Amino acid sequence: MRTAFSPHHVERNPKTELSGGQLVTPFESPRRAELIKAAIETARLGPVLKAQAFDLEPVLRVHDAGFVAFLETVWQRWQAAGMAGEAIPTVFPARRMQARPVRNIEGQLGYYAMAVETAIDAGTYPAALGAKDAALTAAQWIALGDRCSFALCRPPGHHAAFDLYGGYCFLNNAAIAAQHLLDHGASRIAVLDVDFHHGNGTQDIFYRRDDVLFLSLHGDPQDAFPHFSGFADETGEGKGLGFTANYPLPPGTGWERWAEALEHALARVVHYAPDVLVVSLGVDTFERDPISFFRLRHPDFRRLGGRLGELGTPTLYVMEGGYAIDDIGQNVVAVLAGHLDR
Ligand code: 7XA
Ligand code: ZN
Repeated sequence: MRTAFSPHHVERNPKTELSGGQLVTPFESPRRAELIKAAIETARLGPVLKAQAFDLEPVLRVHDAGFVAFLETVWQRWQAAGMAGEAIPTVFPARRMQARPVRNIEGQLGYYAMAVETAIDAGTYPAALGAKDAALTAAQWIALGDRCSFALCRPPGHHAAFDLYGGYCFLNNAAIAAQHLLDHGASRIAVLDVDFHHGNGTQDIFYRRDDVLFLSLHGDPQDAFPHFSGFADETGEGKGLGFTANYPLPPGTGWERWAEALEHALARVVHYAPDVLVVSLGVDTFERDPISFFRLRHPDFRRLGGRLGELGTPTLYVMEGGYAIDDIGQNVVAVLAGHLDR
């Protein structure tokens, strides 16, 4: 199994995250990706290769051009406006206000943000471009015949919607890869999101479509970020009706209950018979994750990979969240090794 990785991820290294009413050191750190890379190399799962550089064309297949231009220029414009710290929105187009991308940079931040924890620094855009390169490179390998590949993306992507960033995400790596596969021969893709958090961005991008089946297992939005997306009655719209499935789960969910939801989701995948399965792989479902509330244990990640490998569908794994830094490498390796064992 080949892994695609972009060294540009280190360029995103913000100093602040608004968490619990305090500015803390961000949970989503450069060390995460380095530890995962080292664990894959130690486990000899296959080569970790530098991602090929792609232009913006595949990005613009799923994201708004104004949004991408905003991401490209926000840091320079924030600095030019004389702001001393990292770029963080302070005002939002809330209910009954005008949702317009006004010219002022603070207004634009609020327009394009879905949450405030995610500070933007000088290296955010180059890192986000590198992450999409990793996703596209690993997708290309699948299009060329690999049965399984891993996009070691950082920053993650599944909260990034058509024209929204937040939840540590800027460009939706999994959605960009899924669209790229559709544009290069696939006719049906299933995206299975096993990150602890609902993949609101991926859902948003494909909500009205029937060529992408989106399924997500996650913390119940009544209790978990992103709070306003991921309810069980969100099932798609128009011709996409029935092509989104959400499995919100309560605090304390362990393997047994989680695996039950997984089996429901996998039955949907098997029935859909996709050409490629894209897995939004977050390991923040882990029992010791500092910002989540599921109770998956290390051996459960191997079981998950094994179950996905059993499907026999070409599978692209795309890295999303996971913040239990001492365990992150082993948990990711467990999923991938479990898959390759089948
Ligand atoms: O999958 N998404 C994440 O792992 C990031 C979630 C950000 C949560 C911030 C809550 N204050
Ligand atoms: Zn997550």
